[in-house]
Amino acid sequence: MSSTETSVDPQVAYNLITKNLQEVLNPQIIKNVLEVEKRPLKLYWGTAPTGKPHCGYFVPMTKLAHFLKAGCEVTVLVADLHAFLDNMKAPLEVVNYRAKYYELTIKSILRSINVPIEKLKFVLGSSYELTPEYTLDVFKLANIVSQNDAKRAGADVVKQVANPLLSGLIYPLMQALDEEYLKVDAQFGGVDQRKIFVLAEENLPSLGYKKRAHLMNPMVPGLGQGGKMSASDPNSKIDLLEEPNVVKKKINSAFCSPGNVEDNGLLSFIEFVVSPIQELKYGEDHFSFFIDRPEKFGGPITYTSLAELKQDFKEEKLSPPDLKIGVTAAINELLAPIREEFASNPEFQEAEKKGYPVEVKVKKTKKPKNKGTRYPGTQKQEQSAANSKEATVEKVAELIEKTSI
Ligand code: STL
Repeated sequence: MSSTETSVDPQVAYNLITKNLQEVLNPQIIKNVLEVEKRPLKLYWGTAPTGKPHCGYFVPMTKLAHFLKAGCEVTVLVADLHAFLDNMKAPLEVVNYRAKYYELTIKSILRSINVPIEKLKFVLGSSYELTPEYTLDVFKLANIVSQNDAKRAGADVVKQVANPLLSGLIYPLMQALDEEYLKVDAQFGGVDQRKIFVLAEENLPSLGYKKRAHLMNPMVPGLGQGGKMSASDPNSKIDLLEEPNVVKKKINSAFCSPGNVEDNGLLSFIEFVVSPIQELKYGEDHFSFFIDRPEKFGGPITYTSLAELKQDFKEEKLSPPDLKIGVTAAINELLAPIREEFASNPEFQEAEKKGYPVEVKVKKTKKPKNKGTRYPGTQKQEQSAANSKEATVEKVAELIEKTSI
């Protein structure tokens, strides 16, 4: 039976697939599938279930919406082993819950922006990455990729630490192999994945596998100065389950200097999140941004184009506090259905509770003697790693205790 997905015109599909992207590597691979083979494009987006997904996740979600609308067969890889391999950001004890939390969050975001998700496939990395075939392929790649190239490939993705672990070199090799094992034509990700994408293109053919196309989203700035989203600065990102008053507080503390439209995370949020979601919901060129501005500053205003909003901000006709009023309302509107789903879904709540157990105070372990077996200067780092490992074990132990009674 012919399905609707094959009926999308190849040119229309290609434009949707590449809409708003920063870069596409090997576009001819995509065109060939659509125009010559005349079948749906198969692609995947990978995410490692580390920290909690934040508002930045709306950005790849709008792309997943475009891919699905273009009739693509889309897979979301919840890369649990990658979350473990990236400096143990997700310890094995909690990674299953985090993977569940990511899946439920991603589905919830997509539902909240009216994206049909019946055709979206979720795959857990560990479901195939521990097979003998995959392992042998990792070893084969390890025999053709230099340490230097593997290190460089991961430089923008794997957390950079003073004493880098071997796991950081395995990470890019596995991401390259995922393309083959997920049987896709293309991989989608942020432009920060570029070096890994190139490593995959350069090395998969040596194993007898095809080279894939790569689709890259721009990096969207956070709320801090210089647009940084930093794990250590909780104000630089907004959790998807954040309470409305916390959203307000975080937006109010966002860097936003009068007349500066270049370094402005709030305007970027409108451009990269609010606007594409409105287009998805109401069609091309739809833009409407309401600001409940106090009467003394000109009263409520609705902008019907982003350019107009930016221009007013640039000319200081729109002030930072007023822009913040509009963005706070927009974010709270986007988050409301996700919060509601969380509140009504016990599985979602359990995944959050067990995936992200609350920090407990731990006693510091005694500093071990420097036996001189490693490089100087690594002691401190190892000690803090030991402490955080112990903290995790304690956290998990406490969790098990709590949940088993
Ligand atoms: C992160 C943050 C992020 C993307 C990723 C990880 C991607 C991980 C990944 C892992 C395996 C793949 C593809 C992608 O095959 O924004 O911590």
